Amino acid sequence: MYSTVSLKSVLFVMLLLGTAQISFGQNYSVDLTDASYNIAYGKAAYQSSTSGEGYPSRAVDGDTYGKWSANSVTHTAKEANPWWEVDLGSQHDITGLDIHNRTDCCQERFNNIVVYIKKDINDPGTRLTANALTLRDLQFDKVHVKAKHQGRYIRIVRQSDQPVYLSLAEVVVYGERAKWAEGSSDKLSAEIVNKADCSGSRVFPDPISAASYKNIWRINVAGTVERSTNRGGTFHPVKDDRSMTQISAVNDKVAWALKGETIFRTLDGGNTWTQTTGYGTSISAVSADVAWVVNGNSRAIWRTSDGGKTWEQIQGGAQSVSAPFENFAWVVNDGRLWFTKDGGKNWELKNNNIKSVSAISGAYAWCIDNNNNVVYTLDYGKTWTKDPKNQFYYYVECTQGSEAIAINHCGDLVLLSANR
Ligand SMILES: [Ca+2]
Repeated sequence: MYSTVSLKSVLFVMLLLGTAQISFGQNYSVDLTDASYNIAYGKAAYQSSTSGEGYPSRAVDGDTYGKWSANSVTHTAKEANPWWEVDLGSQHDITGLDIHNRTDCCQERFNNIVVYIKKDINDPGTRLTANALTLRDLQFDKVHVKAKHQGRYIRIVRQSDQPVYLSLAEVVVYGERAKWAEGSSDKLSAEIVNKADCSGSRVFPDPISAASYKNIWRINVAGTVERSTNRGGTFHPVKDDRSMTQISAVNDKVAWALKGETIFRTLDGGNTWTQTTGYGTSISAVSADVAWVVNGNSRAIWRTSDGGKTWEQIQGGAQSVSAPFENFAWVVNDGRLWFTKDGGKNWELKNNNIKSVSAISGAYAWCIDNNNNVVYTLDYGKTWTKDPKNQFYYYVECTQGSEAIAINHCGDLVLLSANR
């Protein structure tokens, strides 16, 4: 497994790489299928395409052997910018990775390689290699890339405008599961992304809505609508804030909001709000056209599919709603959590002890229970995991499947990540 690189070649590469820190060599004296050592082992892997049964999982099977015939090397189709990616399953503090090349031929395919560490699936990522790793002519077996980054996904890209292949024998990743804040546990990592002063008693009616991991809308304590595009680190008021009381965002442009029981919608990031014809006490936006609304007094559930011009009453009753899709909705009624996947024709009871719910699909839902603890499901409500630390949270909002943003007893914005 030793690489046969000349000193001259190494110096050449270091010049090319600038600040990128890589090195070659070193054998393993440990078991690469030990997940406490190799955090990528057995994790879900993906790639831009697959050819010749060169599945992405072959780069996380714990076997660094590089000969194609041994069925442990990945292979994409010939395409521009082929990539490979591993999902570590939760946020990790990553300290480095070893990339093992195919060895029976084709080592020149490992050139113009760039490594990214990504916080979430849509994050463009932090580029680890300052310059493209240009290793043509080096005929190496293994390269080590140093890191000091937190993330969940590692993506390896072969940069090329022309169609090319990407093959990897193994990607060994070093690091440990992120231990963020005091409230973190084995089940749940917690990171305070925006600290409040934690003084006095605060009331948060329903103040945040996450359109994505990075894109968060909220109503601040003064009643102003604000937006953040950096995971809640900083917020800026929208132009036309209207002192809304609840907000449900679709993306950075589209959001629906309540002012009292009146429903408004914006299509331009809060520069202008237009009143719709509906009324309610809990709203959940699906798109610019589709939203679900609940009237907590009558328990009536309504849905619009035309941007709020007309509303159709849905069978059932609820006090609050979170609807990820036009026909999918989770609702809370008298402390019970129900789910429909057919527009309200049928409802399934999912939990008996829930105060509020936020969901981005049928599978993933995050809730506040009646003791103000966070509970979540990642499997359609079959099993629930409760925050083992029993932290007090006012509110939780799902940002992507296994992650959510919450408001704790101090009013801090806390990023929660379910560890798997
Ligand atoms: Ca392998």
